[in-house]
Amino acid sequence: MATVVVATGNPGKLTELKDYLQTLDWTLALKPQDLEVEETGKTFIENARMKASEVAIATQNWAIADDSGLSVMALGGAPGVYSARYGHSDADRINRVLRELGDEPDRRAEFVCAIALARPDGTIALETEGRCPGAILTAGQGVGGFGYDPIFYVRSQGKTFAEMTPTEKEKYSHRGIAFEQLLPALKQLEMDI
Ligand code: ITT
Repeated sequence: MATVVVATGNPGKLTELKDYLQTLDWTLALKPQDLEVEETGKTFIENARMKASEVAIATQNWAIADDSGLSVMALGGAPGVYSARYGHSDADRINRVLRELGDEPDRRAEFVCAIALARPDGTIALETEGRCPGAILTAGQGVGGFGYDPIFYVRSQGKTFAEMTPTEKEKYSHRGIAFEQLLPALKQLEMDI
């Protein structure tokens, strides 16, 4: 059974990634804590590739990485790839988005999640991107999830990501959509190696 290192230092993401990956026959390992990958890419997919490749090479194992973030239309796509660096805490980051958006009537936004799987030599075996459209509320609602979840409202469900159960978020979120696309190929790969 092959080992795949889950290349993230974000505990919220880690919980979700483990949920998606546990249906597979891979042995999951955590990224060494002191291994930091600088995210210099201009796109989510570039950063996901970078994280997966560097962690795979450093650990000599398969590695899977997620680069994700929130893109707000009226803010020209910000915070985008800077989502994790938009403030010092989740509360700071949420407040900054709300402050910058002010009373702007156009609240459209989307969450994007790029996933890349690298082989032990750092080459990319699989990659994909999932998107979830939504709207930014004027104040947070709900206590589930992580990051920007309380202010991200999904119209088709009538609730924010933070008000969804983990199963609901798994179904509708950018990460859930990315994994739905990736799982058949991951299953195939698992049988081939
Ligand atoms: P790793 O790079 O170690 O995986 P990170 O937190 O730095 O962790 P990113 O660079 O991909 O990860 O930043 C993504 C940020 O976008 C994350 O810190 C959250 O603030 C936000 N984000 C991503 N997915 C989210 C989700 O499902 N719900 C809420 N916020 C999310």
